[in-house]
Amino acid sequence: MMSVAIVREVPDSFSLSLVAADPAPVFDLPAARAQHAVYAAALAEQGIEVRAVPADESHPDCPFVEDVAVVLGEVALVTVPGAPSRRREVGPVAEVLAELIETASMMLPATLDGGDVLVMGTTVYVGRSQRTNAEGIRRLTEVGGSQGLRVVPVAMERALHLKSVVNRLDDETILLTPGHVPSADLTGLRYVETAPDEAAAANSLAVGDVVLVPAGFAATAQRIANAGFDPVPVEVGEFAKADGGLTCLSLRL
Ligand code: CIR
Repeated sequence: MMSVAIVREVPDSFSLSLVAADPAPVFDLPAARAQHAVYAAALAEQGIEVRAVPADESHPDCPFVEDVAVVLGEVALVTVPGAPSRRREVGPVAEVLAELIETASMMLPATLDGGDVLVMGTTVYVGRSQRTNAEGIRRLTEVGGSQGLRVVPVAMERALHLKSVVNRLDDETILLTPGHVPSADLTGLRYVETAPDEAAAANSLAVGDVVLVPAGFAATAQRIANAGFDPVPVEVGEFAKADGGLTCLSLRL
């Protein structure tokens, strides 16, 4: 099967998305839509079939589609997102998933955001964040175990999601912003660290033959290149305002 990525269009309500910053930033909706289109084109450029789910005006965070499901081997685990305002984002995405792959579900009190789940070969790291609880990790462990995957919980602090600060470059190598995850929880992996003052570059996305890196982080892109990868800058500033980035904007199968 050709690789597929599910994306979700940007609603008019996007400026009402959840943001940590106070006061909330001012959003530029046309710019967000233009960035989203370039992002989808960058995926397509890597030979990926991009399926777009229509926006849902009642869910401003719906473009961050990565949070609503986790692909574990031959199964997609549809999540209960940690933020109550995001829980009803899952339905339309689960419908598209069901056309492509077997799906499994989770139920409250379990909560889990896909942004907390980092798959590295047969090991699945999961952040114990504000969004992902012990019951969610238990369900992830159950479904991951059925696929021969080992689930490793990771402590984390001062970050929304695990993948806000750690991402996969290849199955042995991570891109990491230091100071958020105890290194003992990630032993055995090779590290590339983001450059000083470029913490947000950690949300990069290895896809096809390249690593999509948020635009504006040249020093980190150089470090990625020095480690033998091919960084490609993609502008996602409007999504960074809402604490999201390159991985959050697609669900990859
Ligand atoms: C949220 O707070 O849920 C959204 N504004 C951002 C979600 C980003 N998703 C991700 O990191 N996987």
